[in-house]
Amino acid sequence: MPAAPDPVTAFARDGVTPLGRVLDDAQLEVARAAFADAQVHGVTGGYARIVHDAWRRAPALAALIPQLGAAACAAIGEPALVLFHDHLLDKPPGGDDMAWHQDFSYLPLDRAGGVTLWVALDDIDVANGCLYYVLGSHVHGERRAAWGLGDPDDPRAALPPIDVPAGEPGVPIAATAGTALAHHTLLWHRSPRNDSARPRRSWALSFVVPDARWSPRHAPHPRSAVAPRHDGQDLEPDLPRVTATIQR
Ligand SMILES: O=C(O)CCC(=O)C(=O)O
Repeated sequence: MPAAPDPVTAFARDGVTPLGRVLDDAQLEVARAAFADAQVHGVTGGYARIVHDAWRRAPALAALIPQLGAAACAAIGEPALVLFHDHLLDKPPGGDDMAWHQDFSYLPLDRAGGVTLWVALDDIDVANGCLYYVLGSHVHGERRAAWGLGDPDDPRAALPPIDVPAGEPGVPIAATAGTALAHHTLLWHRSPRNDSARPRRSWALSFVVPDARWSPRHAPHPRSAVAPRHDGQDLEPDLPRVTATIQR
């Protein structure tokens, strides 16, 4: 899908905006090579093989963050954001569908401000499991987490469910390699399994507003490698800070 002429308006209305190319050909090759090298850190689930905190493991990916962050800022009209976490997703042919969900359900933060920048590292379309959205659903606020609710006291369990009407597939948004989609952390989205023989690699980066604070009670920790945090704690100083204008 082509980039929206006015991404900020499209983001506010639909909760998602296609950004066009965010990595040029050379950067795409660098990202793919780093993706391959980082697989030793991955965990394999039914849905995908996932590498958490890829930027910490791959300097070549970390080097791309200022420019990706500038694209994220421009997409949502924020002057500055913080990369809270990122992950690489490898969905080989077959596997499970990823159900409707909101990314905020899985962020241990006190507010939903920010954006997921989802970067396609392959051409990703309906056949190999592109993202499907309920456009505009970000305005409905936080809903019940789609999975991972073990504790009956989990505050996310009391929320109303994501009630996509039965049979409603959502709007598929295909993305060619090196392009990105910016979606709101409350937008309802899903991605079906890869039904093709083609690779399907993506890099999802959670950029959050700089005044967000830790709220471990809100959601389980998305990362495996950091010590427990407490409510109200500042975002760690070593997380990448990005701005709409790239600082050199
Ligand atoms: O399928 C993908 O690449 C991204 C899936 C997704 O929605 C997520 O990681 O939250």
